[in-house]
Amino acid sequence: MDVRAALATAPGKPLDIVTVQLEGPREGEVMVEIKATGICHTDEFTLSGADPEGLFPAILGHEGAGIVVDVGPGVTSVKKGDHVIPLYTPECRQCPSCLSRKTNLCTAIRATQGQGLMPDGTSRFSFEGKPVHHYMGTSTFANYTVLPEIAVAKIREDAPFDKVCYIGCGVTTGIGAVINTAKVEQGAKAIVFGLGGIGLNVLQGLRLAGADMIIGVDLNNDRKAWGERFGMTHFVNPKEVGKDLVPYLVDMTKSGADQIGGADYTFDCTGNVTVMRQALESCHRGWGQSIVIGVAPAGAEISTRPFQLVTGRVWKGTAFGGARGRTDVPKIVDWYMQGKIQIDPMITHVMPLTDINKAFDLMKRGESIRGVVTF
Ligand code: NAD
Ligand code: AHE
Ligand code: ZN
Repeated sequence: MDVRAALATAPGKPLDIVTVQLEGPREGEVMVEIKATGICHTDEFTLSGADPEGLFPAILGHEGAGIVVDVGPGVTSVKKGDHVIPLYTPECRQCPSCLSRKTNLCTAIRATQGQGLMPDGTSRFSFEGKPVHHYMGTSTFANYTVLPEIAVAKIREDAPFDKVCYIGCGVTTGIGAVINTAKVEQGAKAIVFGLGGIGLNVLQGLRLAGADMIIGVDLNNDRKAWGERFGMTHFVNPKEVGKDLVPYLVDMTKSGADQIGGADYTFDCTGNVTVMRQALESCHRGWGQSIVIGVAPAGAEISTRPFQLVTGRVWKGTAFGGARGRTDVPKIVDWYMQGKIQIDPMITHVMPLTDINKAFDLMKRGESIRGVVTF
């Protein structure tokens, strides 16, 4: 069938709005009509050419919501008409990783997903007779897409697509990093580096968890007001500190008889490896944990003095906030519908597919939190 899509043809080039062809779902697969999709910094990261797994041509997008319109043979967990959120981290509930209960990183289809293919090693998308790669197993920058059944979370039907699409990545990643990965406790002190579409959700996760001191760090002063809306108690712009950032942050967090300082938890939401080091070194000696959320470009590496780890700081990472998609995403949708978490104010721009390149420009200029395309 013909599908309207934003096609990524080459690194660094704007997306082309074209009609591509989509084959129907095969065994264990479902076709979803995408009603809305957010644009995450990771889409820009891949489009820029910085992603070692980046493939072209491809249909990007991994933050969608829509309706199942067709199912292939053997599909049992969803049916036509179900409302779903595509999952770039699937949950098969059968692979060693799912069964371990130690990780959300299901391995059932990761190899083919990274090659831009469906689990049978082929693509359902084509353009002018040539195959087009899938992206992160989701390809939500199209009004229809095909996914494995294990890569969709069924959600309630009264949830608005143009808001809950954000749960497909940003909301779950930010809140999940706090709750699932760091397991932040009440009264904690935390620092969040980068207050964009992910960082603001880390802030609201910290507020939910009952953290006391929540410091936000960003180069963009407009993010101060944004952070305050989601629970940030202090704002720091590294350009205005006038000395090294790490001792400045450690000073801010000093308390108690020993006056050692350092945060209980820090989160990198920038993808910048210098910031990742600052985030680790701003942690409290003995127990501080630093969670890497940001995705760094091909070839980038992190470093620190091993003494930072010897003295008890912990460096961790998280993908999709440690969430098990089919289990956790419907619950997060419920939290939104119950008013426990906010989404609406963070969706600053809504546009048709034809304007999707504007959403990338707004993000790069720091003018949007989340741009959403509705179909
Ligand atoms: P964004 O562009 O909306 O926000 C990034 C923020 O970081 C901006 O406010 C920017 O001003 C700030 N920033 C940039 N450099 C900085 C610096 N040196 N110091 C302080 N602040 C700085 O991006 P986003 O959508 O929030 O994504 C953030 C990162 O998280 C990206 O690297 C993205 O790829 C990654 N990500 C990871 C996961 C995961 O599962 N691990 C999921 C989603 C996004
Ligand atoms: N392909 C990149 C890494 C990209 C990456 O880390 N993706 C995150 C999700 S970012 C969502 O906005 C992720 O889920 N990683 C786990 C995985 O299995 O991909 C690279 O560096 O090769
Ligand atoms: Zn994302």
